[in-house]
Amino acid sequence: MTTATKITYTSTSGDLDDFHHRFDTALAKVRAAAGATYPNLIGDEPVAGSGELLDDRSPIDASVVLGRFASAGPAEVDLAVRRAKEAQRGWARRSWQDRVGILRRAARLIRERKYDLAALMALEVGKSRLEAMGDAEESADLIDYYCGQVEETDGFVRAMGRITPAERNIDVLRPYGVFVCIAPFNFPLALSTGMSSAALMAGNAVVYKPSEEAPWTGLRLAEIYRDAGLPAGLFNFLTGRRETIGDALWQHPGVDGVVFTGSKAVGLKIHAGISARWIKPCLMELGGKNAAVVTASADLDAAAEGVMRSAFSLQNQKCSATSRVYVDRTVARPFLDRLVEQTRAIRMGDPTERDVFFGPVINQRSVERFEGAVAQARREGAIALGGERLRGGIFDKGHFVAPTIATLPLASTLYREELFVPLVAVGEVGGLDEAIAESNAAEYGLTAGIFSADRKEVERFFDEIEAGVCYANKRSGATTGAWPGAQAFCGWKGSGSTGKGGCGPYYVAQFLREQNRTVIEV
Ligand code: UN1
Repeated sequence: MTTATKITYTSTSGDLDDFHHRFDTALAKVRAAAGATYPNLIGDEPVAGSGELLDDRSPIDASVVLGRFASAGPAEVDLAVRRAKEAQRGWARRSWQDRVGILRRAARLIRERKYDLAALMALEVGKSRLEAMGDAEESADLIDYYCGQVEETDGFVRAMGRITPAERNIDVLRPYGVFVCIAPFNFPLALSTGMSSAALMAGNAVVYKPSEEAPWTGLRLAEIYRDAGLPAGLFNFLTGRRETIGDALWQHPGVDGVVFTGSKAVGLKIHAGISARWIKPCLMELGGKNAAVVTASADLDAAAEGVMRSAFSLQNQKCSATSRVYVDRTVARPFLDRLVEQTRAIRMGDPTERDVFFGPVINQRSVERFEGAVAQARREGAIALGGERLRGGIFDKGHFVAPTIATLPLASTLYREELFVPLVAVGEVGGLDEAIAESNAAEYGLTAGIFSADRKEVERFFDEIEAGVCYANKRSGATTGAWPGAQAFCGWKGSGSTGKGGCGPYYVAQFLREQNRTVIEV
């Protein structure tokens, strides 16, 4: 395999010598650049923050400071919103072809820089090499896919019917203005790029806040847009503590909409709070508690591998991760044995190293959440594998916990609450009906998977499951691995806000509002 092969989240390690060689070179470059101090970027001008600098530490080794980032406060938020507003007017007047041209250049730059970006993400958030490269590749594909949506619709302009012969009617979609874009740590490039590029392509300006855990990757995105020729002021980069600027960002009266990926609790707060004067668009992807269902007819090897991959890639810190399994009682024992066996074989360690699959969780709070969930699992059921913090060598430097499988009674709250730590709950059910009912009992509805050899069962699952991203028999990841243009990523219920997802065909239009134009010919 050469680097011409595109790495996605479903790639498995094979003959990737050239990939690893380039990755090593990039990693050394990123390591050598660590430790610098970075300002905010507002209208392309460096702006110091008002608070104490934020240390960007690697979860692999918490003593490593990758960079120190300015801490923005309300004054910087205000400046960024004003700059964005000024810049947006000119941007909206440019042709959509101009905007698409600049954004396609950004996609090309991401591909050119993908090794540096992947190496940085591996260090900054603890991704394995393949996961990190998947994130970089997805980012470039997201931009291209969204550009296609503008091209196919001729910039979202369409002729309408007439009710009198004298009139000419046109429907156009027009930008809202300034979008605040708040990104999470887990896909620090892909989610930041997906949300912001769609907003920009639609003619909006963006005030962007990366996760506190991944500001350096966020800065790289700002540089990519700048180098692609995006005019100053359209993408403003603000780093800061959630407590200081999280609310100030979306509460600013100059903000016209929010695009957010993160927790349901924060999403609900923004959604409830932002529409004080009128209802503003709120595009949100809010996590999941994704179930995999294993029926009596399932290929149990495929099911175990699919669950293992989706439960433990990126240490379960994906909104799409499988965090609960409902297995038919008649096959529960052999399924569990295979899942334990597959999980035992996982290579754990420093994820920047070749062929390591499983790295650290993002921070100490995640370790504590893991420990709390394990204690609850021990009280309510049993731990079939894992359950402890990893110790010794590299593990003592970062936030490492073991991939954990718990068998639990169906009433446990561990089947309902999103944890974002590597613990998968396995429960026995009497058949497909019970599996679907249990799956749907959670407030979330993002992804779901089934393993079954029976086509009728699969159809019934698709028809009845309350989730936006559904898979059947996906061995490379029971519930994970969505890709732009292949799997729309739409959260139902508590997992989203608009009923249309990123990676899907209706995404860009959501950053636009409709204007109808009727002209009476004189
Ligand atoms: C997320 O975890 O927030 O389908 C979204 C997948 C990834 C998910 C990204 N594209 O597994």
